Amino acid sequence: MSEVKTHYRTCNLCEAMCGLEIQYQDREVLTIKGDKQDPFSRGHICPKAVALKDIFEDPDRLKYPVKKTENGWEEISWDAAYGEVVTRIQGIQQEHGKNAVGIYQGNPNVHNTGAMLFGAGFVKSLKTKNRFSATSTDQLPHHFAAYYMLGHFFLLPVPDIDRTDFLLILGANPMVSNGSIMTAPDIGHRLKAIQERDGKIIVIDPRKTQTAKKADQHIFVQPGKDVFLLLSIIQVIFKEGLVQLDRLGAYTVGVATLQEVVRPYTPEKTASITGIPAEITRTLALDFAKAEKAVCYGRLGVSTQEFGGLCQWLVNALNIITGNFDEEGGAMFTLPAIDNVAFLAQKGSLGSHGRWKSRVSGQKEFSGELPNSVMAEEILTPGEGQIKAMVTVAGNPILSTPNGQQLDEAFSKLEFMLAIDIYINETTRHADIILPPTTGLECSHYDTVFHTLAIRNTSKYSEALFEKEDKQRHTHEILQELTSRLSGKLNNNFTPEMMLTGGMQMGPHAKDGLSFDKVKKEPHGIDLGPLTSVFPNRLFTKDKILQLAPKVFLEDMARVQVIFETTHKDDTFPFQLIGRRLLRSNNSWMHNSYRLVKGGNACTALIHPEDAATLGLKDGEMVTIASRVNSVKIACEISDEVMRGVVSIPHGFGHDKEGIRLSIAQAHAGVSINDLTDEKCQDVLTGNAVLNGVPVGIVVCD
Ligand SMILES: Nc1nc2c(c(=O)[nH]1)N[C@H]1C(S)=C(S)[C@@H](COP(=O)(O)OP(=O)(O)OC[C@H]3O[C@@H](n4cnc5c(=O)[nH]c(N)nc54)[C@H](O)[C@@H]3O)O[C@H]1N2
Ligand SMILES: Nc1nc2c(c(=O)[nH]1)N[C@H]1C(S)=C(S)[C@@H](COP(=O)(O)OP(=O)(O)OC[C@H]3O[C@@H](n4cnc5c(=O)[nH]c(N)nc54)[C@H](O)[C@@H]3O)O[C@H]1N2
Ligand code: SF4
Ligand SMILES: [Mo]
Repeated sequence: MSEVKTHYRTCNLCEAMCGLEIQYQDREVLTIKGDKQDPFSRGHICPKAVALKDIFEDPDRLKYPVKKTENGWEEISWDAAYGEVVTRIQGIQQEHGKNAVGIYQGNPNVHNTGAMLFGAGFVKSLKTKNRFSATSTDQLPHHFAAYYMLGHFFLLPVPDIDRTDFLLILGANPMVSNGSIMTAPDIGHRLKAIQERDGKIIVIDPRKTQTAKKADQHIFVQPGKDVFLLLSIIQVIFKEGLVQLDRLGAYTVGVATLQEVVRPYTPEKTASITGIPAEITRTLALDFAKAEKAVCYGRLGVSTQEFGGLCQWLVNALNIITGNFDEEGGAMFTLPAIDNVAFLAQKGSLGSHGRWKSRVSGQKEFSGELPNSVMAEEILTPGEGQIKAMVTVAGNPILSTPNGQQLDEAFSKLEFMLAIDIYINETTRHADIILPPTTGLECSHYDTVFHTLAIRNTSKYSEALFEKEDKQRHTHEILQELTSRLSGKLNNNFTPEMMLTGGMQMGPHAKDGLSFDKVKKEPHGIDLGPLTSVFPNRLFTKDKILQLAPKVFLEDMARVQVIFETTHKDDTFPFQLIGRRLLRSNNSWMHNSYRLVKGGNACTALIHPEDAATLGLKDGEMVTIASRVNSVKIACEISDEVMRGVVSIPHGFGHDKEGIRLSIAQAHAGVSINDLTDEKCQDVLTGNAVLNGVPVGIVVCD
């Protein structure tokens, strides 16, 4: 046995980028703790970080290629696997056209350096228009608003929470999620610091979440109705003459148009729709506008709902008209060492909308991708251009996208499927070949995405803790080999490190002496300072004009108008279903760590006590919850955390399917909320999935 050693790295499981201090001996992890010397995360970690050890050791995890045969899964060589994948994909494309192969890229791609640097080349080599990703079940409306308002789909505003006096949160629960499109490790202390400097935190959420409990005020809102609240807040600010664009005034257009749009939406008129009394909305608007530094931050709960696009537009608009955009303490933009916003712009990839449409229901592409909601129909509907083969890369859409059962059926009908994944799970069980890359502690890591979405400019590189086994392959190796074989081009065998070196040389901090070599020498990471104002230089619109009221949003207001003018009650599905993130889950794929799932069934339906009384329901009893597409049986948890009429179920469960290899997760199966969510329910404007505010009915099981 050799001596005990210490390794420092970034946790790549979620967006927080926490620094880890890992004690290890030979190939065994002894402890995983927070790295107190990481200037950004300051020693903070959550329970998931320790599970990196479990993933590394998990006997269920795949390490070498497997092929489905009559006798079950059989290990095959990398060369044979690559050969067969390319033959099958090319065969299907020759017979049925390029679009007969579809691709879905899941969430862990954005947490993986190899996937981020080499994924685009691989997708391109498939030459298909049927591209999907977790984006359209998540943050698509943020990209949509950025594209139309700022001219670049990846120029996403980040709330400057370390310097704000007033944080208004809609539909986010950072105390559990650890922040999203807001990389802010140690979020608990950062939120507390706002209050310690006499600032305020207000949370708008249909559930009194862990974040709402820490806030100065929590306001319940009817699921899916935030758009009315935002319109009213802005209406009050205009009415009271509190609009103040400051520096932005010189290059912002659309102020008068916005004023016209919001005019009818007084707090009095929207109160019955949002469930928020007019005085509360009015006070909120006045306090926000009068605060020295304020920021409105709307995340998953307002993105994955019926008016996701409009909500993200109005969140930006609110920050803009109060002088809190691109200003200290407001919504700001990073200047990262690897500037992927600038790289995309150089390539002309500022985003796109409607360049093509989906074959069956005519949904528009956004930045090269179609909405996930059409994936099943594109596979199931015969005709020219039908998807016959799918490639999934680090994705589990059968558990993570609406109407999972329909997608499950669709995947079972494919002629061929390749999964680049580390587990045989609900989705990858349909694959013919699975290519498993190295993961977690076996990989070097640089967060190309989350340094771009962080609340400070920071840079950090982590070496792999453990050398991979000879027979394993890294993500970048797999992607480059497949790209080369599919496109017939030479494999350059680039490494992520070569790309990072070049990327940093071209980045905005090179002039100050920052280089990849320098970053490599600082295992705790480098702090490059607080965010700075970047406009108008970093605007990508024509003439660098900030568009406050783009036409697409104005047109979509017609849908809002309909609800504003009519009252609608659904007797079949009187409840509204919303999601719930759990501290010990990471979407669908970390339930195979015993330390994360022990401690009882977490997959329950939260129901308000008065609703429970009306239904004659006791705590822990089983209920059947039904939506248009399906029904599930689940134990209820009576709780006044949720509003009346709202039911909350966590996502990522439902590990009871045949043929998966996740022994611990299978013993804690739960049900999938996405067997209830409806692929036909979507934000019509952006195509994003509606995961919150899905109409359901509840009956007590016999
Ligand atoms: N109802 C409801 N549904 C939701 C949500 C919700 O709030 N409510 N949230 C949505 C959101 S925000 C997201 S991002 C999506 C996520 O949706 P997906 O990305 O489809 O699902 P994940 O559960 O993240 O699945 C990750 C997959 O990657 C594999 N994997 C893990 N690590 C690696 C790796 O290093 N390399 C490779 N190649 N594979 C790896 C896992 O085995 C798993 O198959 O779910 C969405 N679905
Ligand atoms: N522990 C843990 N951390 C995670 C993940 C995980 O699965 N587990 N997933 C990661 C991923 S992929 C992402 S994208 C981020 C997401 O991070 P967050 O954006 O913080 O997402 P959630 O925690 O799902 O919080 C969404 C909130 O919206 C509320 N909500 C639902 N409907 C509505 C509505 O109509 N209006 C309003 N105002 N609120 C509503 C919900 O009650 C919930 O509290 O988390 C990341 N971090
Ligand atoms: S908060 Fe996120 S990055 Fe930090 S330790 Fe937990 S999973 Fe890892
Ligand atoms: Mo996500």
